[in-house]
Amino acid sequence: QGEELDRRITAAREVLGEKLVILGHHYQRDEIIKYADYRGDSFKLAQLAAARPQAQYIVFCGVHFMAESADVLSAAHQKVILPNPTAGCSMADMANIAEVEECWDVLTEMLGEDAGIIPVTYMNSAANLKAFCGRNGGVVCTSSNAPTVMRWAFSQGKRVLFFPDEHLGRNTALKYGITPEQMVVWNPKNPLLMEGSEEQVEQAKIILWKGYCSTHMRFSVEQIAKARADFPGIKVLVHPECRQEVVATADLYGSTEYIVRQIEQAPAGSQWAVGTEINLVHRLAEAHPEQLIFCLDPVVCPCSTMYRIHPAYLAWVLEALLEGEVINQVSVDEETAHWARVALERMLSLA
Ligand code: CIZ
Repeated sequence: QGEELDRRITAAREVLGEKLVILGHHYQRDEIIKYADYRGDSFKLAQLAAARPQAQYIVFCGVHFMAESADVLSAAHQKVILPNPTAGCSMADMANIAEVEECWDVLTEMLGEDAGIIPVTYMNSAANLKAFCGRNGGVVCTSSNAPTVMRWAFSQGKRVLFFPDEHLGRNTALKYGITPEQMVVWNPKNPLLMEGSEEQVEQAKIILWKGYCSTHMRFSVEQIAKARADFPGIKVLVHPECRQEVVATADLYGSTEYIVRQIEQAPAGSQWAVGTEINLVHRLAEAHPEQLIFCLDPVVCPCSTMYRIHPAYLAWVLEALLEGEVINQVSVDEETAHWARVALERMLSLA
């Protein structure tokens, strides 16, 4: 079955030629990433899509918010396709527009006219949340540029409302010099029980949304201790979506692009225990047999929604294009796209 799908995908790609670009996120499985014209993190891929205007069809092998960002940043004649429309992101789904608006209303009522709150959304969020930030003087960040974006946000206002990832928000705020006492957590499922008194909220520099990535939550300080005991001198490299104590215990932390760069630049004989999605770690280990590279979590930890992009879906959407049919298109309405672009372009201007 694998060979048959391989043959069908390859044949469809050949016919579609320059009209097609396939983007593969770092967390995709090998059977998909091998077809990607480009691989990278969500932001790099969205930018690459925009830089290929001759490609009429952008097939995004990733998750829903990524395809939305590609649609927002690409040209009007380009159509973005997500091979399996059920490939979402559980962290992105932990914040929706009604909840964010409720939080905004409670905070502005509590803090008054002079609240000075700048909303910052992680790239892993729906387009309407990016648009909310665009409309309200806020911005988008990625795991690569979160510190730069936070510095900008504090130059614009007194406080930051950061969603949907509590951990990226906390790790970045600590790096920026904000103390734990200056942070409060907003739980959208129980907004009246904000983890912090009204006085703490008034003094808070950052309000963190209670969202998380279930893959990165699997990494622990105990796993780091074990890796160090088994391989003295090993370097521990984790993603900033991990819990604060994991990031603090690791040797290095950063986005997927950062993780790839660290390993690509390391000398032969380097040893790494890596805290991020398993497909990326396996691929790095295979590409660098001169180094020892393994995943911190001994039990497999794939991103289950990324895994929903199966070669059968890829074959299906490509063959439909051959018939002139666009299926599983992801399209953001014009008003939302406009304001989401404002927030994304603010981020870009900080690069
Ligand atoms: O932005 C991305 O692509 C994700 C999900 C993480 C990262 O660090 O690249």
